[in-house]
Amino acid sequence: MGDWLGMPILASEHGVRMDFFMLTVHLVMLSAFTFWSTWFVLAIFKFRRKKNPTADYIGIKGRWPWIPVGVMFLCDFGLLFGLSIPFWHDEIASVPLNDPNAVHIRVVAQQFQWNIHYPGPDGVFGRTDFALSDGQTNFIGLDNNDPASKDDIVTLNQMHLPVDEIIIIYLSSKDMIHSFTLPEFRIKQDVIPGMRIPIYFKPTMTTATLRGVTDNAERNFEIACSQLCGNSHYQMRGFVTVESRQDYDAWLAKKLEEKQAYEDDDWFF
Ligand SMILES: [Cu+2]
Repeated sequence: MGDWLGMPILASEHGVRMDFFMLTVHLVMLSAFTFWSTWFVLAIFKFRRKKNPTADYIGIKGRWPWIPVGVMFLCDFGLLFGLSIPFWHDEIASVPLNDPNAVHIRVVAQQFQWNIHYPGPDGVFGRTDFALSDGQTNFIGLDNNDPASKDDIVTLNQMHLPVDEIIIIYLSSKDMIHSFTLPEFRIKQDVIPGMRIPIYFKPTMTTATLRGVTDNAERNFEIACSQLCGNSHYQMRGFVTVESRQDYDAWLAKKLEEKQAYEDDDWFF
């Protein structure tokens, strides 16, 4: 259905509902637009000067105008209470924070990049402190003295996700308002400094499938920033790789190995 509106390829579970919602809103708007435009043209003809030489201050007689107004009201009522509020309840207000099988990831936005923080095998995010952030190798200010930090992985603009699993992302910002957007997963959420905002979704398509469907071997799911956040806003572009659980685990293990090798490097001259 999303095809009618030129929506991006759909790659998440809740996106089906989102696309249905978008389509319904557009159909209601289209019928209202058609009705009012037709009425406008008819009114121009019906109330032309030739037929109405003197102004009439009484206006329309009869009750029929209440019918379109009533229909419009019912449509709005239906959209709000039938679709919008239940959708909000299920997707925004019911993040399954305690789901033992969910994958937890932090995303820390900053001008002009997405820092992606994985808790590592222990499942606990290491302590972070803004004062430790150095803008060179430790963007999120991870406290390396915290035992929980030892196995944490932080990547720059590269997010990997296992397919068909619940992903919970905690969004925060180091500087200003950004907007975390994953078009194919139908995710868009403002990232507000001082707040930690959880969102969740379930990706249903791997990057390999996306490449097959689009017949483009270089195609990726992307992270965009949808809030104009400065002169290099356009550079806030990240990439999402959706893969099997096995490949995801292998990627995490490789990243951890790289991190340990990096820490063994001699940084003193
Ligand atoms: Cu931004």
